[in-house]
Amino acid sequence: MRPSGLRSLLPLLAAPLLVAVAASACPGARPAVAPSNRAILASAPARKAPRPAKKKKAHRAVRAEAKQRVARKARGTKTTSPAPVVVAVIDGGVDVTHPDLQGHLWVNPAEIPGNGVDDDGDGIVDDVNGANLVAHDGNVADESGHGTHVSGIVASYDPSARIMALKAGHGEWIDIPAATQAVDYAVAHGARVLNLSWAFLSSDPGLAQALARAESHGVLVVVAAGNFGFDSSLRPVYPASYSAEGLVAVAATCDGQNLASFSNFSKLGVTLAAPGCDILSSLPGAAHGVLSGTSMAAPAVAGAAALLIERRPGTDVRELVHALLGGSRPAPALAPVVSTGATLDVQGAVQALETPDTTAPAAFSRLSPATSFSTERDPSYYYQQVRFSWSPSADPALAGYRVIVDGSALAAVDAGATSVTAKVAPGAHAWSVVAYDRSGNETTATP
Ligand SMILES: [Ca+2]
Ligand SMILES: [Ca+2]
Ligand SMILES: [Ca+2]
Repeated sequence: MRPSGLRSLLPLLAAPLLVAVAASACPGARPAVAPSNRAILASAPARKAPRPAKKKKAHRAVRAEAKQRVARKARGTKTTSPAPVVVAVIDGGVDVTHPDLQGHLWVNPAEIPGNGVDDDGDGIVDDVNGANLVAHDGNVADESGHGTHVSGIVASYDPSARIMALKAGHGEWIDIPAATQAVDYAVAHGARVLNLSWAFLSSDPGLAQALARAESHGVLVVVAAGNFGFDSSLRPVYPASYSAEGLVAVAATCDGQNLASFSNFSKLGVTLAAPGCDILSSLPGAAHGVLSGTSMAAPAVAGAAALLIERRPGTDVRELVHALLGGSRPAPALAPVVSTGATLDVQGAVQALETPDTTAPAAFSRLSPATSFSTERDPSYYYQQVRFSWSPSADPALAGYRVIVDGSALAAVDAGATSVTAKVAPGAHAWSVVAYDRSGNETTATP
Protein backbone atom coordinates (compact mmCIF):
# COMPACT_ATOMS: atom_id res chain seq x y z
CA MET A 1 0.00 0.00 0.00
CA ARG A 2 1.36 3.43 -0.87
CA PRO A 3 1.54 5.79 2.11
CA SER A 4 -0.32 8.47 0.14
CA GLY A 5 -3.17 6.00 -0.35
CA LEU A 6 -3.28 5.42 3.36
CA ARG A 7 -3.36 9.14 4.10
CA SER A 8 -6.17 9.74 1.66
CA LEU A 9 -8.16 7.12 3.48
CA LEU A 10 -7.78 8.66 6.90
CA PRO A 11 -10.51 11.29 6.60
CA LEU A 12 -12.92 8.53 5.63
CA LEU A 13 -11.97 6.46 8.62
CA ALA A 14 -12.11 9.38 10.99
CA ALA A 15 -15.48 10.58 9.81
CA PRO A 16 -18.63 8.73 10.80
CA LEU A 17 -18.86 5.48 8.90
CA LEU A 18 -21.41 7.09 6.64
CA VAL A 19 -18.91 9.07 4.57
CA ALA A 20 -17.50 6.32 2.39
CA VAL A 21 -20.83 4.80 1.59
CA ALA A 22 -22.84 8.00 1.32
CA ALA A 23 -20.64 8.95 -1.61
CA SER A 24 -21.31 5.65 -3.27
CA ALA A 25 -25.04 5.94 -2.70
CA CYS A 26 -25.45 9.37 -4.29
CA PRO A 27 -26.07 9.18 -8.02
CA GLY A 28 -23.31 11.02 -9.80
CA ALA A 29 -21.07 11.23 -6.78
CA ARG A 30 -17.48 10.12 -7.15
CA PRO A 31 -17.09 6.74 -5.46
CA ALA A 32 -14.64 6.44 -2.63
CA VAL A 33 -11.73 4.30 -3.78
CA ALA A 34 -10.28 1.88 -1.29
CA PRO A 35 -6.57 1.12 -1.12
CA SER A 36 -5.74 -2.09 -2.94
CA ASN A 37 -6.11 -4.39 0.05
CA ARG A 38 -9.34 -2.95 1.37
CA ALA A 39 -12.94 -3.02 0.27
CA ILE A 40 -15.88 -0.80 1.03
CA LEU A 41 -18.92 -2.30 2.65
CA ALA A 42 -21.72 -2.03 0.12
CA SER A 43 -24.42 -0.31 2.10
CA ALA A 44 -25.71 3.22 2.29
CA PRO A 45 -26.28 4.82 5.67
CA ALA A 46 -29.42 4.22 7.62
CA ARG A 47 -31.96 6.85 6.61
CA LYS A 48 -33.14 7.21 10.16
CA ALA A 49 -30.82 5.29 12.43
CA PRO A 50 -31.06 3.47 14.61
CA ARG A 51 -34.83 3.33 14.94
CA PRO A 52 -37.37 4.13 12.24
CA ALA A 53 -40.46 6.22 13.02
CA LYS A 54 -43.29 4.26 14.60
CA LYS A 55 -45.55 4.23 11.58
CA LYS A 56 -42.69 3.28 9.29
CA LYS A 57 -41.57 0.67 11.76
CA ALA A 58 -44.99 -0.93 11.75
CA HIS A 59 -44.96 -0.96 7.97
CA ARG A 60 -41.50 -2.48 7.83
CA ALA A 61 -42.39 -5.01 10.47
CA VAL A 62 -45.33 -6.10 8.34
CA ARG A 63 -43.01 -6.36 5.38
CA ALA A 64 -40.47 -8.36 7.38
CA GLU A 65 -43.23 -10.63 8.56
CA ALA A 66 -44.45 -11.07 4.99
CA LYS A 67 -40.91 -12.00 4.02
CA GLN A 68 -40.81 -14.61 6.77
CA ARG A 69 -44.18 -15.90 5.56
CA VAL A 70 -42.67 -16.37 2.12
CA ALA A 71 -39.80 -18.24 3.72
CA ARG A 72 -42.17 -20.41 5.77
CA LYS A 73 -44.32 -21.11 2.73
CA ALA A 74 -41.30 -21.97 0.65
CA ARG A 75 -40.28 -24.37 3.39
CA GLY A 76 -43.84 -25.60 3.84
CA THR A 77 -43.87 -28.89 1.99
CA LYS A 78 -40.54 -30.04 3.32
CA THR A 79 -40.81 -33.62 4.49
CA THR A 80 -37.40 -34.17 6.07
CA SER A 81 -35.58 -32.02 8.59
CA PRO A 82 -32.02 -31.84 7.27
CA ALA A 83 -29.08 -30.28 9.05
CA PRO A 84 -29.25 -26.48 9.02
CA VAL A 85 -27.37 -24.80 6.21
CA VAL A 86 -24.42 -22.71 7.31
CA VAL A 87 -24.18 -19.26 5.72
CA ALA A 88 -20.87 -17.50 6.35
CA VAL A 89 -21.22 -13.71 6.63
CA ILE A 90 -17.76 -12.34 5.83
CA ASP A 91 -18.12 -8.77 7.01
CA GLY A 92 -17.05 -6.23 9.61
CA GLY A 93 -18.35 -8.44 12.45
CA VAL A 94 -21.68 -9.55 13.86
CA ASP A 95 -23.33 -8.73 17.19
CA VAL A 96 -23.79 -12.35 18.28
CA THR A 97 -25.72 -11.17 21.36
CA HIS A 98 -28.52 -9.64 19.28
CA PRO A 99 -31.89 -11.13 20.28
CA ASP A 100 -32.88 -11.53 16.60
CA LEU A 101 -29.91 -13.79 15.96
CA GLN A 102 -30.31 -16.14 18.92
CA GLY A 103 -30.83 -19.65 17.60
CA HIS A 104 -29.69 -18.56 14.13
CA LEU A 105 -25.95 -18.60 14.74
CA TRP A 106 -23.52 -21.30 13.78
CA VAL A 107 -21.87 -22.94 16.77
CA ASN A 108 -18.43 -24.47 16.28
CA PRO A 109 -19.09 -28.00 17.56
CA ALA A 110 -15.48 -28.75 18.44
CA GLU A 111 -14.64 -25.54 20.30
CA ILE A 112 -15.30 -25.16 24.03
CA PRO A 113 -16.22 -21.51 24.64
CA GLY A 114 -14.26 -19.28 26.95
CA ASN A 115 -11.59 -21.73 28.11
CA GLY A 116 -8.73 -19.90 26.42
CA VAL A 117 -7.86 -23.05 24.46
CA ASP A 118 -7.99 -23.71 20.72
CA ASP A 119 -9.92 -26.95 21.21
CA ASP A 120 -10.46 -27.74 17.54
CA GLY A 121 -6.88 -26.90 16.58
CA ASP A 122 -7.77 -24.51 13.77
CA GLY A 123 -5.36 -21.90 15.09
CA ILE A 124 -8.01 -19.67 16.65
CA VAL A 125 -8.82 -19.73 20.36
CA ASP A 126 -12.50 -19.81 21.34
CA ASP A 127 -13.95 -19.32 17.86
CA VAL A 128 -17.48 -20.20 18.88
CA ASN A 129 -19.87 -18.47 16.45
CA GLY A 130 -17.19 -17.66 13.93
CA ALA A 131 -13.84 -15.96 13.99
CA ASN A 132 -12.04 -12.66 13.77
CA LEU A 133 -9.53 -13.08 10.94
CA VAL A 134 -7.94 -9.67 11.59
CA ALA A 135 -7.02 -10.31 15.22
CA HIS A 136 -7.12 -14.11 14.92
CA ASP A 137 -9.37 -14.60 17.88
CA GLY A 138 -13.00 -15.33 18.61
CA ASN A 139 -14.12 -11.73 19.09
CA VAL A 140 -16.43 -10.90 16.19
CA ALA A 141 -17.86 -7.65 17.65
CA ASP A 142 -19.46 -5.40 15.04
CA GLU A 143 -18.44 -1.73 15.21
CA SER A 144 -20.40 -0.47 12.20
CA GLY A 145 -23.61 -2.53 12.39
CA HIS A 146 -23.23 -3.62 8.79
CA GLY A 147 -22.58 -7.32 9.39
CA THR A 148 -25.30 -7.55 12.04
CA HIS A 149 -27.77 -6.02 9.57
CA VAL A 150 -26.69 -8.41 6.81
CA SER A 151 -27.02 -11.38 9.19
CA GLY A 152 -30.54 -10.36 10.18
CA ILE A 153 -31.51 -10.35 6.50
CA VAL A 154 -30.14 -13.88 5.97
CA ALA A 155 -32.13 -15.05 9.00
CA SER A 156 -35.32 -13.36 7.75
CA TYR A 157 -35.12 -15.26 4.46
CA ASP A 158 -34.16 -18.55 6.08
CA PRO A 159 -34.82 -18.79 9.82
CA SER A 160 -33.27 -22.27 9.77
CA ALA A 161 -29.94 -21.05 8.41
CA ARG A 162 -27.00 -20.89 10.80
CA ILE A 163 -24.92 -17.76 10.42
CA MET A 164 -21.16 -18.11 10.74
CA ALA A 165 -19.87 -14.68 11.81
CA LEU A 166 -16.52 -13.96 10.15
CA LYS A 167 -15.00 -10.61 10.99
CA ALA A 168 -12.61 -9.42 8.30
CA GLY A 169 -12.43 -5.70 8.95
CA HIS A 170 -13.29 -2.74 11.15
CA GLY A 171 -16.00 -0.17 10.69
CA GLU A 172 -16.66 0.40 7.04
CA TRP A 173 -13.59 -1.38 5.70
CA ILE A 174 -12.87 -4.95 4.85
CA ASP A 175 -9.29 -6.17 4.96
CA ILE A 176 -8.82 -8.33 1.85
CA PRO A 177 -6.15 -10.69 3.28
CA ALA A 178 -8.39 -11.28 6.33
CA ALA A 179 -11.40 -11.83 4.06
CA THR A 180 -9.35 -14.32 2.05
CA GLN A 181 -8.59 -16.28 5.23
CA ALA A 182 -12.26 -16.05 6.16
CA VAL A 183 -13.23 -17.74 2.89
CA ASP A 184 -10.95 -20.69 3.69
CA TYR A 185 -12.16 -20.77 7.30
CA ALA A 186 -15.78 -20.92 6.12
CA VAL A 187 -15.08 -23.76 3.70
CA ALA A 188 -13.06 -25.71 6.29
CA HIS A 189 -15.89 -25.38 8.84
CA GLY A 190 -18.69 -26.51 6.54
CA ALA A 191 -20.36 -23.36 5.21
CA ARG A 192 -22.44 -24.01 2.08
CA VAL A 193 -23.03 -20.35 1.24
CA LEU A 194 -20.77 -17.29 1.60
CA ASN A 195 -22.11 -13.74 1.71
CA LEU A 196 -19.70 -10.98 0.67
CA SER A 197 -21.45 -7.60 0.97
CA TRP A 198 -18.49 -5.43 -0.05
CA ALA A 199 -16.70 -4.20 -3.14
CA PHE A 200 -13.32 -2.95 -4.29
CA LEU A 201 -11.84 -1.80 -7.57
CA SER A 202 -8.63 -3.74 -8.15
CA SER A 203 -8.48 -7.50 -8.46
CA ASP A 204 -6.81 -9.50 -5.70
CA PRO A 205 -5.33 -12.81 -6.90
CA GLY A 206 -5.28 -14.31 -3.39
CA LEU A 207 -8.98 -13.68 -2.86
CA ALA A 208 -9.80 -14.94 -6.36
CA GLN A 209 -7.95 -18.17 -5.63
CA ALA A 210 -9.71 -18.61 -2.28
CA LEU A 211 -13.09 -18.14 -3.97
CA ALA A 212 -12.10 -20.71 -6.60
CA ARG A 213 -11.21 -23.13 -3.77
CA ALA A 214 -14.62 -22.48 -2.23
CA GLU A 215 -16.31 -23.22 -5.52
CA SER A 216 -14.35 -26.46 -5.91
CA HIS A 217 -15.78 -27.50 -2.53
CA GLY A 218 -19.33 -26.89 -3.75
CA VAL A 219 -19.80 -23.62 -1.87
CA LEU A 220 -22.02 -20.91 -3.35
CA VAL A 221 -20.56 -17.39 -3.22
CA VAL A 222 -23.06 -14.53 -3.14
CA VAL A 223 -21.61 -11.04 -3.56
CA ALA A 224 -22.90 -7.47 -3.65
CA ALA A 225 -22.62 -5.76 -7.05
CA GLY A 226 -21.33 -2.59 -5.35
CA ASN A 227 -22.75 0.87 -4.71
CA PHE A 228 -20.66 2.90 -7.14
CA GLY A 229 -23.63 3.19 -9.52
CA PHE A 230 -21.72 2.42 -12.74
CA ASP A 231 -21.55 -0.34 -15.35
CA SER A 232 -19.12 -2.96 -14.05
CA SER A 233 -18.55 -4.22 -17.62
CA LEU A 234 -16.63 -0.99 -18.27
CA ARG A 235 -14.77 -0.96 -14.98
CA PRO A 236 -14.69 -4.19 -12.99
CA VAL A 237 -15.72 -4.26 -9.36
CA TYR A 238 -14.45 -7.14 -7.21
CA PRO A 239 -15.37 -9.70 -6.08
CA ALA A 240 -18.55 -9.21 -8.18
CA SER A 241 -16.64 -9.23 -11.47
CA TYR A 242 -14.91 -12.56 -10.86
CA SER A 243 -16.56 -14.95 -13.22
CA ALA A 244 -17.34 -18.40 -11.85
CA GLU A 245 -20.26 -20.76 -12.10
CA GLY A 246 -20.72 -20.68 -8.33
CA LEU A 247 -20.57 -16.90 -7.93
CA VAL A 248 -23.76 -14.85 -7.98
CA ALA A 249 -23.45 -11.05 -8.09
CA VAL A 250 -26.47 -9.15 -6.81
CA ALA A 251 -27.69 -5.68 -7.80
CA ALA A 252 -30.32 -3.78 -5.79
CA THR A 253 -33.82 -2.62 -6.61
CA CYS A 254 -36.01 -0.33 -4.53
CA ASP A 255 -39.30 -1.42 -6.09
CA GLY A 256 -38.66 -4.87 -7.52
CA GLN A 257 -38.77 -3.43 -11.05
CA ASN A 258 -35.96 -0.90 -11.48
CA LEU A 259 -32.31 -0.76 -10.59
CA ALA A 260 -31.60 1.37 -7.50
CA SER A 261 -29.69 4.55 -8.45
CA PHE A 262 -26.65 3.57 -6.35
CA SER A 263 -26.43 0.00 -7.62
CA ASN A 264 -23.69 -1.22 -9.92
CA PHE A 265 -24.89 -3.20 -12.90
CA SER A 266 -23.59 -5.23 -15.84
CA LYS A 267 -25.39 -7.36 -18.38
CA LEU A 268 -22.17 -9.32 -18.58
CA GLY A 269 -21.24 -9.76 -14.95
CA VAL A 270 -24.07 -8.95 -12.51
CA THR A 271 -26.42 -11.90 -12.17
CA LEU A 272 -29.74 -10.73 -10.76
CA ALA A 273 -31.30 -8.05 -8.57
CA ALA A 274 -32.87 -8.28 -5.10
CA PRO A 275 -34.51 -5.80 -2.70
CA GLY A 276 -31.91 -3.36 -1.36
CA CYS A 277 -33.67 -0.16 -0.24
CA ASP A 278 -34.83 0.74 3.25
CA ILE A 279 -34.41 -2.79 4.50
CA LEU A 280 -35.26 -3.21 8.18
CA SER A 281 -32.96 -5.54 10.03
CA SER A 282 -30.89 -5.99 13.19
CA LEU A 283 -28.32 -3.50 14.48
CA PRO A 284 -25.93 -3.95 17.42
CA GLY A 285 -27.24 -3.41 20.93
CA ALA A 286 -30.60 -5.15 20.39
CA ALA A 287 -31.52 -2.33 17.99
CA HIS A 288 -33.13 -2.27 14.56
CA GLY A 289 -32.82 0.07 11.65
CA VAL A 290 -33.11 0.49 7.92
CA LEU A 291 -30.15 0.36 5.57
CA SER A 292 -29.94 0.52 1.78
CA GLY A 293 -27.36 -0.96 -0.54
CA THR A 294 -26.40 -3.94 -2.61
CA SER A 295 -25.09 -5.14 0.78
CA MET A 296 -28.72 -5.70 1.71
CA ALA A 297 -29.60 -7.36 -1.62
CA ALA A 298 -26.88 -10.04 -1.47
CA PRO A 299 -28.00 -11.62 1.84
CA ALA A 300 -31.55 -11.96 0.45
CA VAL A 301 -30.09 -14.23 -2.23
CA ALA A 302 -27.81 -15.98 0.28
CA GLY A 303 -30.80 -16.70 2.54
CA ALA A 304 -32.87 -17.95 -0.40
CA ALA A 305 -29.98 -20.22 -1.42
CA ALA A 306 -29.87 -21.69 2.09
CA LEU A 307 -33.61 -22.44 1.83
CA LEU A 308 -33.05 -24.27 -1.44
CA ILE A 309 -30.20 -26.37 0.00
CA GLU A 310 -32.40 -27.32 2.95
CA ARG A 311 -35.08 -28.53 0.59
CA ARG A 312 -32.55 -30.59 -1.32
CA PRO A 313 -29.34 -31.07 0.66
CA GLY A 314 -27.70 -33.02 -2.15
CA THR A 315 -28.09 -30.17 -4.61
CA ASP A 316 -24.83 -29.03 -6.17
CA VAL A 317 -23.78 -25.45 -6.85
CA ARG A 318 -24.72 -25.65 -10.51
CA GLU A 319 -28.28 -26.78 -9.72
CA LEU A 320 -28.52 -24.17 -7.00
CA VAL A 321 -27.52 -21.32 -9.30
CA HIS A 322 -29.76 -22.73 -12.02
CA ALA A 323 -32.73 -22.59 -9.61
CA LEU A 324 -31.99 -19.14 -8.17
CA LEU A 325 -31.64 -17.68 -11.66
CA GLY A 326 -34.27 -19.77 -13.41
CA GLY A 327 -36.89 -18.86 -10.80
CA SER A 328 -36.08 -15.15 -10.83
CA ARG A 329 -38.81 -12.71 -11.89
CA PRO A 330 -38.12 -10.74 -15.09
CA ALA A 331 -38.67 -6.98 -15.21
CA PRO A 332 -38.26 -4.93 -18.41
CA ALA A 333 -36.03 -2.29 -16.81
CA LEU A 334 -33.69 -5.00 -15.50
CA ALA A 335 -33.27 -6.68 -18.92
CA PRO A 336 -30.28 -4.57 -20.03
CA VAL A 337 -28.57 -4.29 -16.64
CA VAL A 338 -28.32 -7.79 -15.12
CA SER A 339 -27.61 -11.02 -16.96
CA THR A 340 -30.94 -12.64 -16.01
CA GLY A 341 -32.88 -9.40 -16.50
CA ALA A 342 -34.71 -10.42 -13.35
CA THR A 343 -35.05 -10.08 -9.60
CA LEU A 344 -34.97 -12.67 -6.81
CA ASP A 345 -38.19 -14.66 -6.39
CA VAL A 346 -37.97 -17.15 -3.53
CA GLN A 347 -41.02 -19.18 -4.49
CA GLY A 348 -39.96 -19.11 -8.14
CA ALA A 349 -36.57 -20.46 -7.13
CA VAL A 350 -38.14 -23.27 -5.11
CA GLN A 351 -40.29 -24.13 -8.13
CA ALA A 352 -37.27 -24.01 -10.44
CA LEU A 353 -35.43 -26.37 -8.10
CA GLU A 354 -38.30 -28.88 -8.43
CA THR A 355 -38.81 -28.45 -12.17
CA PRO A 356 -35.71 -26.92 -13.72
CA ASP A 357 -35.72 -25.48 -17.22
CA THR A 358 -33.30 -27.77 -19.04
CA THR A 359 -34.17 -26.65 -22.57
CA ALA A 360 -31.51 -24.55 -24.23
CA PRO A 361 -32.51 -21.68 -26.56
CA ALA A 362 -33.29 -22.58 -30.20
CA ALA A 363 -30.56 -22.83 -32.81
CA PHE A 364 -29.64 -19.55 -34.51
CA SER A 365 -26.92 -18.12 -36.74
CA ARG A 366 -24.19 -15.53 -36.85
CA LEU A 367 -24.74 -12.94 -39.58
CA SER A 368 -21.72 -10.67 -39.57
CA PRO A 369 -18.78 -10.34 -39.49
CA ALA A 370 -17.43 -13.71 -40.68
CA THR A 371 -16.39 -16.21 -38.00
CA SER A 372 -12.79 -15.15 -38.47
CA PHE A 373 -12.29 -11.45 -39.07
CA SER A 374 -9.55 -8.90 -38.69
CA THR A 375 -9.48 -5.34 -37.51
CA GLU A 376 -7.12 -2.49 -38.20
CA ARG A 377 -5.94 0.19 -35.88
CA ASP A 378 -8.42 3.03 -35.88
CA PRO A 379 -6.44 6.15 -36.88
CA SER A 380 -7.89 8.31 -34.14
CA TYR A 381 -8.68 5.65 -31.61
CA TYR A 382 -6.70 2.45 -31.11
CA TYR A 383 -9.76 0.19 -31.02
CA GLN A 384 -12.06 -0.37 -33.96
CA GLN A 385 -15.81 -0.44 -33.46
CA VAL A 386 -17.22 -3.72 -34.79
CA ARG A 387 -20.90 -4.42 -35.23
CA PHE A 388 -21.73 -8.06 -34.48
CA SER A 389 -25.10 -9.35 -35.66
CA TRP A 390 -27.07 -12.61 -35.61
CA SER A 391 -30.48 -14.06 -36.35
CA PRO A 392 -32.83 -14.27 -33.33
CA SER A 393 -32.90 -17.38 -31.15
CA ALA A 394 -36.02 -18.34 -29.18
CA ASP A 395 -36.78 -19.61 -25.68
CA PRO A 396 -39.70 -18.91 -23.30
CA ALA A 397 -37.12 -17.63 -20.80
CA LEU A 398 -34.57 -16.12 -23.19
CA ALA A 399 -32.50 -13.66 -21.15
CA GLY A 400 -29.91 -12.38 -23.62
CA TYR A 401 -26.93 -12.90 -25.87
CA ARG A 402 -23.23 -12.86 -25.08
CA VAL A 403 -20.67 -12.05 -27.78
CA ILE A 404 -17.44 -14.01 -27.36
CA VAL A 405 -14.30 -12.71 -29.09
CA ASP A 406 -11.11 -14.80 -28.97
CA GLY A 407 -12.56 -16.90 -26.17
CA SER A 408 -13.59 -14.05 -23.85
CA ALA A 409 -17.03 -12.52 -23.34
CA LEU A 410 -16.84 -9.03 -24.84
CA ALA A 411 -20.41 -7.78 -24.58
CA ALA A 412 -23.88 -8.87 -23.61
CA VAL A 413 -27.28 -7.58 -24.69
CA ASP A 414 -30.87 -8.30 -23.75
CA ALA A 415 -33.11 -10.86 -25.44
CA GLY A 416 -34.68 -8.35 -27.82
CA ALA A 417 -31.39 -7.41 -29.51
CA THR A 418 -29.82 -9.10 -32.53
CA SER A 419 -26.69 -6.97 -32.75
CA VAL A 420 -24.17 -5.15 -30.64
CA THR A 421 -21.33 -2.76 -31.45
CA ALA A 422 -18.19 -3.24 -29.40
CA LYS A 423 -14.58 -2.06 -29.55
CA VAL A 424 -12.01 -4.61 -30.69
CA ALA A 425 -8.21 -4.31 -30.67
CA PRO A 426 -6.37 -4.45 -34.04
CA GLY A 427 -5.54 -7.94 -35.28
CA ALA A 428 -7.04 -11.26 -36.38
CA HIS A 429 -10.00 -12.52 -34.37
CA ALA A 430 -12.57 -15.28 -34.12
CA TRP A 431 -15.99 -14.66 -32.64
CA SER A 432 -19.15 -16.43 -31.62
CA VAL A 433 -22.42 -15.49 -29.98
CA VAL A 434 -24.26 -17.41 -27.28
CA ALA A 435 -27.99 -17.21 -26.57
CA TYR A 436 -28.83 -17.96 -22.94
CA ASP A 437 -31.98 -18.33 -20.89
CA ARG A 438 -32.58 -17.18 -17.31
CA SER A 439 -31.51 -20.55 -15.89
CA GLY A 440 -28.22 -20.31 -17.74
CA ASN A 441 -28.84 -22.84 -20.52
CA GLU A 442 -26.82 -21.79 -23.55
CA THR A 443 -26.83 -22.27 -27.29
CA THR A 444 -23.90 -21.14 -29.44
CA ALA A 445 -24.78 -19.74 -32.85
CA THR A 446 -23.84 -21.76 -35.89
CA PRO A 447 -21.84 -19.95 -38.60
CA1 LIG B 1 -10.39 -23.04 17.38
CA1 LIG C 1 -11.92 -23.06 23.39
CA1 LIG D 1 -35.02 -22.64 -21.64
